[in-house]
Amino acid sequence: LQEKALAELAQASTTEETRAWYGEYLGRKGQVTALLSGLGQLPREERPVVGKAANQVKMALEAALQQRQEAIALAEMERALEHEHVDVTVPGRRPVVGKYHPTTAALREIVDIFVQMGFQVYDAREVETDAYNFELLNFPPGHPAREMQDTFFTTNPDVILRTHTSPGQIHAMREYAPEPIRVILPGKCYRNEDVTARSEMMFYQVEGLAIGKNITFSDLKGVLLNFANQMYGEGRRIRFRKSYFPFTEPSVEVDVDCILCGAQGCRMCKYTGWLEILGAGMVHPVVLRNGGYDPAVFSGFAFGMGIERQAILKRGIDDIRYFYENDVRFLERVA
Ligand code: FA5
Repeated sequence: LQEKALAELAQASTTEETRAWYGEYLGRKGQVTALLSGLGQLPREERPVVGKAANQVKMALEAALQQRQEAIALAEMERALEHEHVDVTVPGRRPVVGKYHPTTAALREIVDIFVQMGFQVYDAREVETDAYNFELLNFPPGHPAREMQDTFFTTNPDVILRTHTSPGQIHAMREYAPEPIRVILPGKCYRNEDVTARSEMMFYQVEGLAIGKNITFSDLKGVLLNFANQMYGEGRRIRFRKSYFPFTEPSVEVDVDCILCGAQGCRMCKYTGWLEILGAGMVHPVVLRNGGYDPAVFSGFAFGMGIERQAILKRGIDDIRYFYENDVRFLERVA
């Protein structure tokens, strides 16, 4: 029995196999255990001899098992080490570091520049009434200029997603009148537009508003030129173009030369070499009055700029649709 058991044990090469072997010989139903518990049935004089022999077998098998188990454990560990060894010469991996989204980065730069010029940040709401988004800004019902900004409506006929940050002008004026104002109002805007390389359905604007006595168009021009010089560098070409908004008179739009194509013309600048970044003008007397200021005493300027467009122009991004697709490859490349 001992020889047979030892020969079988020598064949076992895994922990599982040694367990099975233990059951066969030494376990509760094992052959050696059966031998020992059967002693009582032997004639009295044979019991000591057989008992001693059976105990020796048991001890020999137990010792052999322990040796075998240790050898197997060692072999298993060596095998594992071979597969899982640590190569200390492999260069470390750089952890991925978070960065600002290009919109956030541009927004921060813009805010810093205007704060230096004495503007404060004013938070206005994203969901507006028709009155604030249009009427108080001198767009009467049915006015054709409403179609310049395709609106997202809600089931409540009066509640809309704001199409621009200009309604914030009325909120700020009504809060501060008759004190002078110098604020910027950053935030999201929504328009039901065809999405293209230069236009999104959701985008950010920063509105600017200054109201006081004796504020002139030269002040507006000075502030915007100063902004453009700081944002894009002194050498960058910018131009003012006459325009129309119901809430400003006179109105202008400002373009920056398109760096994507080196002013040769591309789809971003609609092959003009210029990209429009903002609308601006002197606050219309009707709007001043709606905000609580007497247009005979007060004047002011306002502007509204697209933030993604600024990021596009500074970082050479060639499609606005990348901004909110959440593709980390874009974020890693441009941020
Ligand atoms: C306005 O929204 C006016 N409220 C701006 C204004 C404010 C004029 C105060 C006068 C006084 P406009 O629709 O042109 O104007 O948009 C202003 C800027 O927002 C654009 O120059 C552009 O940079 C950005 N913009 C407009 N629509 C989109 C769009 N769909 N996707 C991305 N940027 C846009």
